[in-house]
Amino acid sequence: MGAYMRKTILITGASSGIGASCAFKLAEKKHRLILAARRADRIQQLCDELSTITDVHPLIMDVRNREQVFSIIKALPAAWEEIDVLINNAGLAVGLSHLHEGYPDDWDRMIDTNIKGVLNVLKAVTPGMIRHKKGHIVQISSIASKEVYPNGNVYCATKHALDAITQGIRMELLPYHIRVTSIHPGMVETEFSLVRFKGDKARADAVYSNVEPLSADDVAEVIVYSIELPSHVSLHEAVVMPSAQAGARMMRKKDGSI
Ligand code: NDP
Ligand code: 8X3
Repeated sequence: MGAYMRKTILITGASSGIGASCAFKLAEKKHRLILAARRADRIQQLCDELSTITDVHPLIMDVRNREQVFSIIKALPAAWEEIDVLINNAGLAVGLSHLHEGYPDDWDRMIDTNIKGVLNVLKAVTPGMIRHKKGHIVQISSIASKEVYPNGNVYCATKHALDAITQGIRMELLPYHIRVTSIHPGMVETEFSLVRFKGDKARADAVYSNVEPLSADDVAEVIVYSIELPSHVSLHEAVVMPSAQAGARMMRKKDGSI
């Protein structure tokens, strides 16, 4: 058996939810982690905690800020510049309403983060992988890339677009031995709903109150599995749902009702 390969892994959106869970699980496996998000205090706290187990490097960046993303990733110290795995996870939904009642500023935030932000990070990181002729990109998509639901309009559109980007880069990066995985979670209890409802905690809590959603750890488990597969095996995509969920808007409640 070959020596265990410690990988250098960049996780966007590492300050909470699925990204933070990936950080904990990958740190346990001794991978070297570049942890990125906007909230510097959260990232610093995570780095302090994980630095007792593995090597970590903080990156404070807004994925929407193209120049910042390019310059920060270009300026990574030599020991961190060869990125083996990118987990493109930063993303959000803002608002839940009919399109004609929605706010264009909310649409911009979702499009700028979930599509253009992902593109910015891909453009910054992929050339290094191409140079080294190896790499793995894990795109965190959603069941919203497979289905649309009323009031999900622009969020669903961003995740559908992400899916097209993922399929395209999988073909483009094939000659360079770069694997591309897409993970499509259903309902996961994170800060996602708090962000979607703009800080309305009661409304966010209500989403998860009478159901059994996935935890961020459940999703991270599948992401880690995809990363740890032998290099000749690629998990192209995985739809990861709570057992109590049959579709984007079809949940079995704790009382048995659908
Ligand atoms: P969280 O809100 O808990 O985490 C979102 C993360 O994205 C945070 O770390 C946040 O960090 C980061 N982020 C948001 N905007 C930006 C930005 N402009 N620049 C940099 N980082 C940003 O939600 P989840 O963990 O649930 O979400 C992670 C991914 O999973 C998203 O892409 C989401 O669409 C997807 N998803 C979530 C599901 C769910 O039900 N929760 C289901 C399916 C998919 P910070 O604010 O510090 O910048
Ligand atoms: C988040 C899950 O169903 O709210 O991507 O779109 S959903």
